Amino acid sequence: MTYETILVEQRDAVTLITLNRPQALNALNSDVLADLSAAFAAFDADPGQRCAVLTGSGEKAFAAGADIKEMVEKDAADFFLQDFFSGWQTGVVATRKPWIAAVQGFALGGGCELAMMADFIIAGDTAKFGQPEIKLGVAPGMGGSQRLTRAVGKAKAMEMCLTGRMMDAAEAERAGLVSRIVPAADLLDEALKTAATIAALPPMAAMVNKEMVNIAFETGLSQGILTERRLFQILTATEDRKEGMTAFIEKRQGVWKGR
Ligand code: CO8
Repeated sequence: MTYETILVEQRDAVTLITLNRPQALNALNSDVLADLSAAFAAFDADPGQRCAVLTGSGEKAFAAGADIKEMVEKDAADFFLQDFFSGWQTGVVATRKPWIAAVQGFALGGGCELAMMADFIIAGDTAKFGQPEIKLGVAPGMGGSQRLTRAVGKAKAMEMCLTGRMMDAAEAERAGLVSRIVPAADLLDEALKTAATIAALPPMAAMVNKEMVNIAFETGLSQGILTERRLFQILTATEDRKEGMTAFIEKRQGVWKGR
């Protein structure tokens, strides 16, 4: 499959997806959404692929937002009738296998929102996160007001959305927006290494762990704990569970079937 706006390569069981509009700081337009949706669907469907990394081309930006030039001429009816931005939920968030955002430079507006759709973010030390939509007379539309608030709490999310202030990598780590910071030069290697670690573990268990943590985001504690227990019980039926426990007792590495 060929793509216009992204690059996709497979490195063993890890899919590397690179946003590739450096001339527009990887701004996210409809073509990017279509390409990403197809790439994530292909990744999910390929039993040989177990974890993905999404990054931006160029050192300056992960993505500087939704493409303002694409949106400027649309009117409210266009946005409503096209259910604008809904495709990010179905095309990207719906990915069932784990994926990591490797963020260097600007992750602004839709770029910050896209990074937050990942299962976690590893940041280069040049990363800057922000929701500057208010400066355009709008507000986040791809989940940013919700995911940012859950990630960093009301005070910081409110300040960022109301002022457009950017958060640097160190602040983002302290606030819990990113899992860790690495030197920008090492970002891709570190993200790929982390993805390879995940890819080497039992894949169904990885999908279930992802689903469990996401449920903590969306339900109350009692419902979340019940759902966790049920998912755990389902996972005990897999061949990989038997293999994992047997391999531990036999002091050897597990060999995973993915079921
Ligand atoms: N959309 C389209 N093009 C962009 C975007 C973007 N979000 N960001 C940067 N570009 C383009 C620039 O227009 C420029 O193109 P050209 O060379 O053709 O003029 C090129 O990328 C390089 O950008 P700059 O020259 O601006 O680079 P600087 O280093 O001077 O500045 C910044 C970098 C600070 C990142 C700056 O580009 C910037 O502020 N970008 C916009 C950030 C932003 O506001 N993002 C939020 C976008 S809105 C959104 O994500 C969600 C909902 C919005 C709804 C809007 C309805 C109308």
